[in-house]
Amino acid sequence: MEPNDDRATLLNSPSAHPPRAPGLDNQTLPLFSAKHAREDFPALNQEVNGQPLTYLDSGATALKPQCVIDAVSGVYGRDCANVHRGVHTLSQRATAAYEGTRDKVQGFLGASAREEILFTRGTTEGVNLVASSYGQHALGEGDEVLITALEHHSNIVPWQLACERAGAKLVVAPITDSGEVLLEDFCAKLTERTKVAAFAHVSNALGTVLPVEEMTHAAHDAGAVVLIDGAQGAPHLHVDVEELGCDFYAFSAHKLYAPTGVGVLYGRRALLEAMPPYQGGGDMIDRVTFERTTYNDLPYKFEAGTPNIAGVIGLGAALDYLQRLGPLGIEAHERAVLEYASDALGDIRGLRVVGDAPSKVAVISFVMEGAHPNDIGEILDQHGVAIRTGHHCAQPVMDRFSVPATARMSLGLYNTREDIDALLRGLHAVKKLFS
Ligand code: 7TS
Repeated sequence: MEPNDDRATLLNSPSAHPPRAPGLDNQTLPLFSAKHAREDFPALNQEVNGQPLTYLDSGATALKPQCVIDAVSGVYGRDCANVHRGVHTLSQRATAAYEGTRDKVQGFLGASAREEILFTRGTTEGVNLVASSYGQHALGEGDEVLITALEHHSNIVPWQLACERAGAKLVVAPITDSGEVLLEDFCAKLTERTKVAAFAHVSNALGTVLPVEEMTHAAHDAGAVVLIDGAQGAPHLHVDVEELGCDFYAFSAHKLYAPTGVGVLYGRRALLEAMPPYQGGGDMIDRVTFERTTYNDLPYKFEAGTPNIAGVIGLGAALDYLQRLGPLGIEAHERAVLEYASDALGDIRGLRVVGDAPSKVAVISFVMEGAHPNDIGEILDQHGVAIRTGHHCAQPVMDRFSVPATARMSLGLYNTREDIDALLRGLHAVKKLFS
């Protein structure tokens, strides 16, 4: 295979995927071609500041393939109706597509029941739901919630609020100089008072993959329930909640090539059943009187009000699309592009990568001598290259590495080595200007 060939090889690529069916060896799996897949993303077909767009900001939000755009426009242009409410044909069609997505998500996450799949507004709402509802159910004075120093604000602040309400304490497992969470450091913070452990699958600021399966086992041994923030995990890694053993797994559709305003919270059925409702309103009730209300069954108990119907149906289209392309091939391709980018950025004098954990996906954060990350972002934009700069909603991570901000490139399935070459050209322009 030529070094610049973007058809990812599946051979010799270590993968988090379970063994495939007997008789189906690596050779028979279709190769994934990013170059072909790019044609599915109309937003890539444009110039920015006179240059072809190089989109390296999928960690913030991924671009959408045409099939997702078509699914959303199909809802508004044809099957425009509310769900779970109408006997008429449009409502039945909308309900079937909406509930069909729940089945697809169940398959995507390997959950054992569709009732364990809740639709939310995004990862943020998923974490808030658990912190609020499970917090109310299980957290008391003197209890502890364990997170890590790598978390996005969405997996910090809801727990601070829950701890304040309950009189519980937020405990933080540290990270190393390379941006890793070591299992022994995490375990050292577990006590018999730890009621919840909540941690990212993948750090959005550094790209570190956390040892989530081992962390989950350790937390369970200590008697805690486990929430995994999968916002950056689900778009890049195989997820099987039964294999991971976690109690909750939250992700955002928009980072998975689907619309904004939709997310998924997986929750173990017994826990969801024991938890009080998060919000009150239509659809989440069984019977309402002024004296007393009884609640609907799972998953509807946690889905108050009209949901983002078109968004959920768009998520269904995105999951079908990913299935067609082949998640294994995408994973191998992204790994190859990340390696190419790591090597290339490592060769630029005056550029320092922040976070060099041995296990990373899709993200490289960096700083450059003499140039503020915002300047880097602006100059790159002049070259048509989109990256994110700032604290990435992970200020404690910035504090840990004593930087106010970083520049961050993040990958999606459509990125190629040519995108990294465009980034390098832009970074050389930054160097020229600031050195
Ligand atoms: N958790 C992680 C690890 C994230 O990366 C994000 C969003 C969230 C939670 C919140 O997701 P939301 O969809 O509910 O907003 N991260 C980023 C990012 O890195 N750049 O923009 C958003």
